[in-house]
Amino acid sequence: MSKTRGALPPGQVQTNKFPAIHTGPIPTVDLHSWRFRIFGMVDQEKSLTWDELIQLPRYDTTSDAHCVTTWTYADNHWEGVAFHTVMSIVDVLPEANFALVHAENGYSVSLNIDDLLREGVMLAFKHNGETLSPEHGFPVRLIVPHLYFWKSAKWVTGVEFLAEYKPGFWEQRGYHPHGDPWSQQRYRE
Ligand SMILES: Nc1nc2c(c(=O)[nH]1)N[C@H]1C(S)=C(S)[C@@H](COP(=O)(O)O)O[C@H]1N2
Ligand SMILES: [Mo]
Repeated sequence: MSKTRGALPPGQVQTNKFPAIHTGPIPTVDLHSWRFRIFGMVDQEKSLTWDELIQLPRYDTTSDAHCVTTWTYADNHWEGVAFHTVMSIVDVLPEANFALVHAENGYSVSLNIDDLLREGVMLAFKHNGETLSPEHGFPVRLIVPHLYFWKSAKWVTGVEFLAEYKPGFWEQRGYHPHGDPWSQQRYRE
């Protein structure tokens, strides 16, 4: 159990209702055909099935969600699998410094590997004790509590390891490459 929540970052306003924000429709995901593909700069690609994912050691954390559009929804309890556990299934090549986490409908987020290995970063399938709802990412989403919430991709399908930084969906559209809410890295200069 780790706790990464704290004070309100600058420029954020707390909301009492959990907003559901995404581009495109809410996908319908079948657990039997669901796969989480680990590919790119790894010794050998791996495609995790749903059963394989949920058999990994469990992890949970309580954290706040800071959207770049200034709302913060505090105190979310997430349960799932730590991202470092998922990464330990493969050997990530030493030249890899960055990753793209891919999701349904062409959404993706850019992250450096150090951020993926931070405390609280996980693939979550439960929120506040309940199965993730379709609008919040069923069956599983990424949680990166120390960065703006656009990095917490819903409906994830895989992770691609890369030598160089490659912008994801919002990073291509002017969002900051890193996205630290404490230093208000909202948009690219
Ligand atoms: N697949 C996917 N994940 C996504 C998005 C999206 O459009 N598609 N939007 C991001 C943004 S901008 C935010 S603020 C959060 C919102 O998560 P919520 O709907 O659970 O509040 O999801 C992030 N993850
Ligand atoms: Mo957002």
